[in-house]
Amino acid sequence: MELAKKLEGKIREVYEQMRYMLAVSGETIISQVSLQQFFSGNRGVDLLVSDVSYVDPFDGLHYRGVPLDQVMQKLPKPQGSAFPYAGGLFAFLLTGDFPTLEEAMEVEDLWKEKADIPDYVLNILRTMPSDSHPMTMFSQAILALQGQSKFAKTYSNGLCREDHWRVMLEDSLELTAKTPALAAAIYNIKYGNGSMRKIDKDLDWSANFAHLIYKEWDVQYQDLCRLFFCLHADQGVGNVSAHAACLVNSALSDVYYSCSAAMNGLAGPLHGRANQDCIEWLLKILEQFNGRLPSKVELEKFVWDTLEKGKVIPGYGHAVLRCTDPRFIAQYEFGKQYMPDDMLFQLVDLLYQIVPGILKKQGKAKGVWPNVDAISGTLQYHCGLKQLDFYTVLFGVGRMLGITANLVWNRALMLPLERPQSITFEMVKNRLHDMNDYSGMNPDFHY
Ligand code: HAX
Repeated sequence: MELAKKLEGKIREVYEQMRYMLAVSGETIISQVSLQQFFSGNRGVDLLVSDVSYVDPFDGLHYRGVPLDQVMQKLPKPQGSAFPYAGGLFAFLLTGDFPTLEEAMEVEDLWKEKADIPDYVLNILRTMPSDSHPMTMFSQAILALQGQSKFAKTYSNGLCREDHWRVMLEDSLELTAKTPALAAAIYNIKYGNGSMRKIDKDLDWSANFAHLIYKEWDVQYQDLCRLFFCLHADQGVGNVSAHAACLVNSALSDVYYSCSAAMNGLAGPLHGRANQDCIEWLLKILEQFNGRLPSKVELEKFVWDTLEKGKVIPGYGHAVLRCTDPRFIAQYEFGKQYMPDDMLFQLVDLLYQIVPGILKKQGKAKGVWPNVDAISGTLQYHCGLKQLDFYTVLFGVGRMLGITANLVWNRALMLPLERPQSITFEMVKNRLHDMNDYSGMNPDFHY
């Protein structure tokens, strides 16, 4: 496999660099944590390493050091499409080099060979209760594939540590190959008649999702899939889904265990499920105004009412970003081009004009700008996917590309078991005391 050969050289370089840095500067303090950060989910503390992607608060998301919009421009694309092959993105996330068309097609072709889902997995999905959330089904289906892990088998047979990444790469290709088909199986079982068709070998990975849910005729939707999956691929490894995967994988659990854990985190309303919450909120607004677009004044009142009920504005704010999410912008441009007259899209546009100002005025949220989830559901809805609880699965399909790329690198660098130390409240108090910081001490408070 050309991809593995290329990766091998890159890995050697980074690994040697890491070993050298450790040998020379191993004791240098490069990150610290304040009491505030300690009790705020370690927000803003540099604790993890990944070259696959990086979120800059003001400059947005970068894949392999390149701003997202440039990545989307430079990756190879299917003929007639303005949106890239996911296979090319996967090669880029792994190697950091923009792939040629041939290199992108190597991944796409490998994926085609491995796309079939075993019948027993389909049967598990079919026997799940009909009210199961699609994310539960997705996580379950990934876990059900675990028996296929080459890493788990070869590890038991004494695979040497230096070769862990190679088998992790094979497992990653195997799982990502099946991901659109897994999502489509869930879609067809939950909302359709449960039938499954084979992938279309003439279509790329992303467009095959459209084909598998019987929307192969919808060229615009194929493009939306290409855009959507690429935009959702990665976002550093501090976010809940990627971090969950890396943590689980650090115990040398394989790709299937790790990615299933990731999807459980993605299912949370403060993370991937925000796209479902957001579209539900948008539809509620239109319902409240009897199906018409509210005026700015009416909408401002609705937003304030939401906040006063103690709820968050879904799709706004971010743990890191302090600017409009470039993933929002890319989807907004898609909407402007293909669905400018769609009332939901116009509502998204109107909210974009007023919500940041309201959140600033309220003064709580540190990030006030729209994130990826503020618009993603609107585009899906316009293209006919009206099963709102499915949207987080689509997020998960894309996210699998970045997560698995990170897992391959984590094994390549032989990163150890992740095991931060936890301390007691008493110890926290004692540390403040030792540092002569008595200002936070309440003499009336006893543990
Ligand atoms: N609406 C109202 N209040 C908000 C808010 C929003 N959109 N965003 C943040 N706040 C509030 C927080 O609830 C918090 O309030 P409390 O102090 O009362 O707890 C306060 O502002 C400070 O929060 P923060 O430091 O700015 O934000 P966090 O890093 O803690 O959280 C979140 C980041 C994305 C979870 C948050 O902005 C949020 O809940 N947004 C709405 C949900 C959402 O869109 N999530 C998807 C994020 C993108 C993503 O990762 N998708 O997977």
